[in-house]
Amino acid sequence: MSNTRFLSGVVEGFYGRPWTPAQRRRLVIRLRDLGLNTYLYAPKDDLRHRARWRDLYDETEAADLRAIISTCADAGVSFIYALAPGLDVAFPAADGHAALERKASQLMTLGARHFAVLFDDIIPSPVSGNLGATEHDAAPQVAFAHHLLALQKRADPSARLLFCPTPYCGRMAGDVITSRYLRHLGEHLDLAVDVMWTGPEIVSATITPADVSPLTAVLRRRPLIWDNLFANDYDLRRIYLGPYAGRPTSLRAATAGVLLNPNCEFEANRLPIDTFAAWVTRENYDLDRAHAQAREAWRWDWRCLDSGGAATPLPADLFALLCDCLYLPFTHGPRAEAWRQDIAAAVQGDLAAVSRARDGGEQLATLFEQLTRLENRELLHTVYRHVWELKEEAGLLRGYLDWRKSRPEPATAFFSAEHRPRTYRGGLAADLQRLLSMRTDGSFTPRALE
Ligand code: GDL
Repeated sequence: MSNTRFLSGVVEGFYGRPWTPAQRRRLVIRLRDLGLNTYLYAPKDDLRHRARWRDLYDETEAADLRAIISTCADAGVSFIYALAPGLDVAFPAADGHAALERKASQLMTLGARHFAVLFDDIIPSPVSGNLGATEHDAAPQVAFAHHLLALQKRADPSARLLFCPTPYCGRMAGDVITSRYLRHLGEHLDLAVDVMWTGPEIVSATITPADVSPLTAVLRRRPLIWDNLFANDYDLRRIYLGPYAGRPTSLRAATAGVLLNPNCEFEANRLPIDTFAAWVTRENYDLDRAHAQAREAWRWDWRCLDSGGAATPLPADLFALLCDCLYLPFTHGPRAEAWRQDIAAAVQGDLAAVSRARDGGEQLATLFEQLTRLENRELLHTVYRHVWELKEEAGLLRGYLDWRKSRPEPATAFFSAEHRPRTYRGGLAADLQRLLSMRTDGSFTPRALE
């Protein structure tokens, strides 16, 4: 793999249940079909990737890895194996380097050539967000990476090494120009090594060439973007079926590549990956068009069974509503946003908005009902609880609007028979969330006592 090749593909880099061998195989075939070139293996909860990085894989695990490495080779997709030794404070010691040799050697025997070393999420984030990491943190990491690079080059001079720094986004680094940690990487890390970066934030709403340009100067190389736009491991109440957005195509030339770290739920990643591939490969990327095209292709997998057993795809408008409701971290899709605004206006007393708000709620109820008849149960269960939650809220709002329409006595309160205290919006996490309210600017304030 040449070092100038723009890397594009997927990093399986989230917390939570790793994908299965069969899912990884499907992923690699899809990457090939879409013209993407990289699969980075970095599941945080593969014990032997991070928590017990020194351990070798057992026979079954090794066989699975060998198989996916060979699938990648056949598909022309680069397989990159990532090690995350940073939780082990002794990784820089001689026995840490010896463990690295054993581990790399096992992976190389299984066919791996390209590697990554990840030092993300090893220091708890202070309230300021700036990790304050220095050259003292960077130096042992660089030495570890160089040791691995030397082992790799011995086996294959064209092998590529990626490096994820401890401050891996703008917020964690503070001012990148004056970051002693990043300066150390720029000055000492072999220029053949790609340095990963998630943008201004861990989950960045936008990433532009202007964002990465000071970093490029400090690192003396263009960063490789680890893109968490669609990652949902940090809040499993979310799932993202929206289009790749917030990154101008000019970012391609400003970086060494982009790897998507997507939804934990494998099945949810079709639209993220398809639209990302359009972004990578097309001159003019239009996210709405790319999303519509990807939806239309995927809709045929969403067949609903009628009572006679015949299967028909979910109607396009309902499918679009589903994808717009479960869209992106920072925005709702157009249909969902229009509906939300109608509801907001309706609960404020705008009568004209009431019927539109009700129509939207009814469409959602129809969507839910049709989804329960999906032939592909895996797809159903991928979205089930998310659509359930929306349907509950829609039902509650409809009840409230009907009650308002009935012109209740001023002193009466609205109750919903199906939304009972503690079974609805209940649980310890929900109780704790209510203690501090978050304002739209991100500040927190104690909630007024009832
Ligand atoms: C992170 C982790 C990643 C996780 C993501 C989203 C990087 C480099 N590391 O900080 O494993 O999936 O956030 O929660 O992004």
